[in-house]
Amino acid sequence: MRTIDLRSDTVTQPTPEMRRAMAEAEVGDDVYGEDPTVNRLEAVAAARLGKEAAAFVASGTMANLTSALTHCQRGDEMLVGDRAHVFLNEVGAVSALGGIHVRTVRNTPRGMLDPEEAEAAVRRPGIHQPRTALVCLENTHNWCGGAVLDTEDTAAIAQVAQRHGAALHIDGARIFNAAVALKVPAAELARAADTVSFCLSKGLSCPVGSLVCGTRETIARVRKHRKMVGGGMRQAGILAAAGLVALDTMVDRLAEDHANARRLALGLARLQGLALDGDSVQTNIVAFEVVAMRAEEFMAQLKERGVLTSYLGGRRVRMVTHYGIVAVDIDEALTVVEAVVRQRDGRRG
Ligand code: TLP
Repeated sequence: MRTIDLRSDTVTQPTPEMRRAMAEAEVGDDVYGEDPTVNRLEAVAAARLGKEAAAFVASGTMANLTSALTHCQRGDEMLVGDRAHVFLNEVGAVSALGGIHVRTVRNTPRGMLDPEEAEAAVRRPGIHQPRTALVCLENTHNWCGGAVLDTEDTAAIAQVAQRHGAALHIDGARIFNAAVALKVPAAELARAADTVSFCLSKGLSCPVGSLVCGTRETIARVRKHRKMVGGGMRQAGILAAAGLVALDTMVDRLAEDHANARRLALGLARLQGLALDGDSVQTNIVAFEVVAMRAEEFMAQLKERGVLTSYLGGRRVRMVTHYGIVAVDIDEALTVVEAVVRQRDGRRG
């Protein structure tokens, strides 16, 4: 039985060109700043995001952590969406390791923060309050079904942060998906942010790595925090080489993942027993509710038939399209899903 793995775009395999570039990469000791391939990747990444500098880090989690450590002192507060990855899925690292107090603001279904609610949540100066040092956005928004924030959304939250002297960080793990969906340069989506991170190891299909981009001065501090959390890497050019290939060859093709996600969403929306708005899918993530049965049972039955999905809690299930998933896989997955929900209907009747 063939497996159609829709759990995440993190399951992607490096392309043949990446493997070649990795094998041939020119390397040096990056803790000394002497890895030419890492240096090149950091320069290319900074330029793509419209920032002065970038630091190559091991993961999206490390990118968010080192950014938060850079913007916040212990005891400072950071405002995040209540469905943000940094809040839900990063082991509470910012508070455990950084002593940062996290305050959540409701995420709208489209992954945005309401600027008025964010403004109200910012602490005013006073002896009883922590200082709000950082506001975080996520683009695309994972738990909100890959929803995209546009330049105006980001600018609205940046204004709130600026009015109160707080920094803005964008967890842009999938910011290139947002850029491709909106047909704008990623730099435009990052303009209002003090730091923006993105992942090479998701839709861009690299084996490892993320980048944090910002001003030269900010990135120097990110580098120091990266060392502090044990993330200084040596001949990391082997990994960075794949990143250079990804930025060159894998960004525009994200549109194929979006088209496949849309095909999937429209197919799922037609099935009884599942709830989603097929038209709301903007990028490569399809999140939906299973109403016909328990979500865990639905997922287990799909798995038995070779279709892997991931769980978002409650009735919600996620499917993610990526490099390696083609239109026929989508049709096959839809046939399997239909069989599972139909079988359930049959048993009921
Ligand atoms: N997301 C993963 C899982 O952790 C859930 C996934 O499969 O989607 N920010 C965002 C928005 C993310 O989606 C992720 C990973 C991260 C940060 C963390 O990246 P890594 O896994 O590289 O630490």
